Amino acid sequence: MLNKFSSSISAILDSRAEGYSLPAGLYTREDVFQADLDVFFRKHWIYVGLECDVPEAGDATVIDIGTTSLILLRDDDDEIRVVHNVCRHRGTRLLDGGPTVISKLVCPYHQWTYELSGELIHAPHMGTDFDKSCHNLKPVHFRSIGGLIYVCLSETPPADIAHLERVMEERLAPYDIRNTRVAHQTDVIETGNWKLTMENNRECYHCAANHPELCVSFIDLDFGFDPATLSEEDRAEAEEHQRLYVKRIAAWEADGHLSSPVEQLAGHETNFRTQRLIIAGAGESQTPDATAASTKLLGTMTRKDLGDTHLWGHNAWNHFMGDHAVTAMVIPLSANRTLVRTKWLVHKDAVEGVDYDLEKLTNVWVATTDQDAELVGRSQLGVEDPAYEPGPYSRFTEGQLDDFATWYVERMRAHGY
Ligand code: 3BY
Ligand code: FES
Ligand code: FE
Repeated sequence: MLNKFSSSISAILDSRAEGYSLPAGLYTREDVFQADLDVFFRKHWIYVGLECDVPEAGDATVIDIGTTSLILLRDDDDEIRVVHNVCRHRGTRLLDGGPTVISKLVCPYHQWTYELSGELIHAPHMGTDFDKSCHNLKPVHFRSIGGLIYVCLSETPPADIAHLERVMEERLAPYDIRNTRVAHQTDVIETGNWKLTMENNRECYHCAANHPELCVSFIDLDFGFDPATLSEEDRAEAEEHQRLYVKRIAAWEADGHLSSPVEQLAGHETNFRTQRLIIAGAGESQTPDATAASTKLLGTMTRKDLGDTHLWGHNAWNHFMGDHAVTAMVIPLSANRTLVRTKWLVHKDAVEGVDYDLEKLTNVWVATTDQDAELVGRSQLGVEDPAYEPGPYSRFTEGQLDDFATWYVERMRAHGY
């Protein structure tokens, strides 16, 4: 529905120049925030969690997205379910935030009781003619892709999730993410718009100056560089990385380890990119010395030196390595507040202190996430300043941001803004 607000959002979208960051209003305005929630967090597939968030029957966890609250749970048949956290009597929230263990879902208000399948089994004082079967909890469209849970809150979810599913089921199979365990989790609230969070993650232009811990293992290849402006020493290093990349990818591919980039960006509803990245130094893992943090490798992995299967979507980034995985989901809380929930996954049988050291496992991404939160907060202050005007993206290092901004505008248009 077009109203006064959406027509002015449309004018801001019109003013976005290709190759430049977004106009201020798209990062700051309340009406844009509401539109973003509706378009990007209700009508598109979003990443919300993992099968291993609820490893056993009866495990449940609540995920809040705007005014929507979802329950991710594992039912008595060990099946994953996602239902709305809204009682079918008078709507009351069934569960509070966070993880819990339940045998039934019982509404605290008048004790309507639901099976873990969502079926209403008990509704006191509703009369013998009351048809319980019409009042089951509302299910939510979801897909488990290699153990990663994606939901879509719309009645008609984009069908092109099938491509992501095809590509990632195969690429994630060796890591067996369904049989991992969350060894650590952090919730960081960035004081910036969710699009600044995503833009920050799609470039490593800022890495050398801001991420000393990440730079030990992360190679900024994919994100490009301008050879003309590099020092002699930096150029030699960049060329060495390029050679290493070509060599390792060819060797991995020859051994059957899928590595080449696959992406679905502008022109598509579901936005994702994956590729196997090489790891610097010891080449094993994103840890302080680039060696594996866990001796128990994931899934059927027999080698620690298979780099980093990187996957991102419009509200997530993930790194799957031989010994562990790091996965982050992004949920907007307001125009200038964004939740970044990061999880560190290890083999489900890996024991802390025996197979891995928690500090070594989490060091790099705890530091990187805090550093990025600081940068996003500073960016938000800047875009709220009347002096802000959209600035040019580097064509060498920020091409992915331009793609993201273009996709953003395109999707807003497709939904009537
Ligand atoms: O890999 C990531 O998650 C992003 C992209 C480059 C650096 N970085 C923190
Ligand atoms: Fe849930 Fe009444 S609102 S039982
Ligand atoms: Fe960063």
